[in-house]
Amino acid sequence: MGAEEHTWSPELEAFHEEIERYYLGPLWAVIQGVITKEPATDAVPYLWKWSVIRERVLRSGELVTPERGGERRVIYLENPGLKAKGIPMAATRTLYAGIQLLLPGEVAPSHRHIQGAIRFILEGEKAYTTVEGEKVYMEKGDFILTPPWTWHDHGHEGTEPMMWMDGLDVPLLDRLKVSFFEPYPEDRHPVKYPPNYSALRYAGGMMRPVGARRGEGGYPSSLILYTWEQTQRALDRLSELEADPCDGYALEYINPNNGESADARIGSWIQKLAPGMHTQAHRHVSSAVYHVKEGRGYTVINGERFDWEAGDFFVVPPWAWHEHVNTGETEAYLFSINDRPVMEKLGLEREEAHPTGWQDVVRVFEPLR
Ligand code: GTQ
Repeated sequence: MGAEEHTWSPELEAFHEEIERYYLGPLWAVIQGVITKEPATDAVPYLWKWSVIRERVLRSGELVTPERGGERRVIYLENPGLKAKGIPMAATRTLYAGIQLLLPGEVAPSHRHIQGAIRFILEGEKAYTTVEGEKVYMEKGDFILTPPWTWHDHGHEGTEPMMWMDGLDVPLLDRLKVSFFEPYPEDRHPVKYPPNYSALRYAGGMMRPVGARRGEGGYPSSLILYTWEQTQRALDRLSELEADPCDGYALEYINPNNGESADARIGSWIQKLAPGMHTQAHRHVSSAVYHVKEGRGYTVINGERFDWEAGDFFVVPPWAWHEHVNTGETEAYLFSINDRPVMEKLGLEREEAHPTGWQDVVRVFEPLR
């Protein structure tokens, strides 16, 4: 787009070069490539097999430790389209997703950063995250929050490798160049509360303990641990009702202080798809990174079929048509992070229903194995 579509006269070409020497730019040559008719996505739809990731993550456990400097032992998802553009640590242009490994006895030292972080627990038990003095034990399917600028470290009291998904708004903040980071002077930040404090306080789901600690404007969330048990119960009740046509039985993790997304910039969802369910296709400006918690099926993204099974990760880029299908005999559960809170706060979110409901499948994605 842009200049390639035009044939400039040699005289005009020379003029472009002449003004560029003064750090001035010719708008007419550039505008179509930047103020595009609709989102011009360079993040591509993509899918990573869990078997590929898991093997590499475990291997990284033999090669590196989560010490100061590197801080965390994580293998992250690199969107091929963004990698080609030299955009670091990006699953989409706003979202980072990684798989973190902690081995028994290890500590990932305490630090804080302005990037918000969420965790979704994949495998293992008896490891914990401490967030501002609250020690949170991690179990499969739990959702854990590390709000921006909160001290956090990870430790492991169990006997098996512990793995979880990290979701952070790293690429967005890198684009804005607004990062702050600080290591805590010691490996561990002092624990101030009983284990799983906030999950116990908010166990009622729709009730807040009297005198709950609340940040300014309700932010950050005073709930840190959202257990799978509560999540499962909420999904089961919800699925007694009618499903959302595009998203199935879908819940967003929220900040109980203000009812907004659990992290102010990272949206986090859990979706349940009943066997045979085939959602309606739609597209929106916000992008998402999905993790298949359980089940088997496929997602059609811009006409390409991405088959998935438990553990896999896939990306839905901005403004990409997508629909989900559960082909298994059991429920499918999809966890995802998205940048919808940012798009909504900036007034940029838009959504469109697919004109015929379902897309024609024109390609089948072949994942690397
Ligand atoms: O656990 O604090 O995947 O700081 C990337 C950066 C995890 C963490 C990541 C981080 C962390």
